[in-house]
This record gives sequence, C-alpha cells and structure tokens, in this order.
Amino acid sequence: MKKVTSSANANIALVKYWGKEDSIYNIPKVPSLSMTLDGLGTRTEVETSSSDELTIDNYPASKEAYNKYINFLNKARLLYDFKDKIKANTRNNIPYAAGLASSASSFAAMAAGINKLLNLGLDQKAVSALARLGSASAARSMFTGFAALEKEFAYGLVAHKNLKIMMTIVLVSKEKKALSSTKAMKITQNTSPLYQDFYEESFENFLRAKEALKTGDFPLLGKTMELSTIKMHASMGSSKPQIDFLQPLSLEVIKYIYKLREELGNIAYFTADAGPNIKILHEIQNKDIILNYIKINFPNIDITQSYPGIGAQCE
Ligand code: 2P0
Repeated sequence: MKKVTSSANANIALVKYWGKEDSIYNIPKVPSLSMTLDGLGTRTEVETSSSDELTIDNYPASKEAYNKYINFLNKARLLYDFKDKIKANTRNNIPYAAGLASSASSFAAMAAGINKLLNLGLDQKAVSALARLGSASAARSMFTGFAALEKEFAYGLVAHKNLKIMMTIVLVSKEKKALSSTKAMKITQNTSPLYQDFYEESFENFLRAKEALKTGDFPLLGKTMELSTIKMHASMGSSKPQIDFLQPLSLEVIKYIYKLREELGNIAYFTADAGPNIKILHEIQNKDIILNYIKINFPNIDITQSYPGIGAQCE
C-alpha cells in the first residue's frame, strides 16, 4: 500500500492569531505573521487504511488529539471530495502541547502528505488551506522563513536581506497544557472585555510587522511582537474564567529580557503563546550573548535556539 512521508516545522507567531471568525473551518478573526522554526517539528507517515488511525511518537493518540484529527479528516473529505480513511504516524521533536505549536507542524505535515498520497493536486496555497482545517496556525507552517495568515489563506513573506534573525526558546515547562488553544481562544473571544482591543490592534500590528520585515527594522518587529503578545495575554487574563498560560518563571524570564535591553539596548524581544515557554527574538549575531545570558541567570532551564526554517515538504 502506498505510504507518504512528509515533514513540517513549527512556527511562532510574531503577530498573534487569537480568535475565530468561523470555528468550523478555522478562519481567524485577525491576521497573523510568523517565523517557521528550523529543525523543530513533525515527521509524518500517512497511508490509506480501513479506518482512521493516529499514533503520536509511536503511541495511540490521546482522545483529544484523535478527535481533532478525525474532525480535520471529516472536513477535508467533505471539502476535497475524497472518501479514503487515513492512518497517520507522527513523530515530534518538540515537547507535545507545551506551547511550541506542535499542532501547527503536525497538521502542516499531514496536509502535505495527504495531498501527495491522494493525488489531490493542490498547490502550496491550497495545501496550506487544507492544513488550516486542522489548526489555523498550521497554515503558516507550509512556508519557509516567514509567513502571514489572513482569513482563509496563508502566504510566504520575504525578509529584508539584512534582517538576520532567529529565536532562543526558553523551555520553562514541558508539561502538557491544561487548556487547549481552541477552547482558550473561544473563552477569550466570548468573555474578555479586552478582546476587542486586541482585535483592533492586531490589524495595525500586522501591517507594522510586515513593514518591519520588509525594511529590516528589527526593533520595530520586536516591539510589535511584544505588543501583540502582551495584548493577547491581557485579553486572556481578563476573560471569565481567567486564563493564564504564563508561570512565575515565565514572568521572571520576561523581566530579564527587559533588564537585558536596559543594559545592552534593543537586542532582544520576548513572546509567549498558549503555554509557559518564552521565545526570544534576536539577531543571529547576538546568538551567544542571549544564550549565555539566559544560561547564567536560569541555569536549570533547557534552552533551544532555532533559525528560520523551511516549509512543509514531502520526501
Ligand atoms: C498563534 N496560537 O498565532 C497563536 C498565538 C497560540 C497563541 O495559533 O484552534 O493550535 O487549532 O486553530 O492554531 C495556537 O492555536 O488553534 C495558536 P486552532 P491553534 O500561533
């Protein structure tokens, strides 16, 4: 039986997607912009089978992950007009559900694999829209380097040639998050008095970040990322029930980023997603400064550094 192997990297949003216009087809309410991470992602084998099956890192998927997978397949079968059942075996080299966007790399790899397996003949933009049915952020992992997602479609972005940036990821916790992004954003959207503010500002942040990427303005890109991050977390923090993905240690790391800027200028900016880990955006030339600074101040925390990575591929 035919089997296709594909892979995709995770991506980290510099301008955040939070909230849906359509929760069935995962159409985001706000535009987002991301960096694809090199070497941190998912490798997936897909094959047609008598039933839909999913294993993650060689174990049967949890009920929650399986339901998300079936939901994705059912929507895909309806929209792309196929009847096949799919068996998928995925392997992550990032901590599962630790706020490092593993659902993004999983669904991006899966969409690329299914397109090839079933000869759907979709181009990159259409495969990205297929990935979005699984997780909206997965649409961005189709693209190398930087990507934008607006409504149904994601597209690649080219950074200015002098903008050589990367991320240092501070693994505050590898625990699985208690609340899924899907549920958390629904609660925020429906109950937070600050969501409207996040929503309105997202459009400005998106344009500003796109411009900063194009002109190579690192401080503007970093500042915009922090603003989007702070507004997203503030809107979660003011929802009912209150949602707080950050841990005391996450806040401590953020404090040290501010301190670093006071000492050395605008060399590093932070972001955090639906989990406690902190990602630091900085120029490649400051790779060791950032690594050593975090290591000295947080000797017991794991750190990973990642360059902009490639989009989803089939082998
Ligand atoms: C992002 N996050 O833009 C935002 C920022 C987390 C915080 O996209 O419901 O797993 O499957 O579309 O894509 C995580 O949400 O949610 C996410 P669904 P997804 O990266």
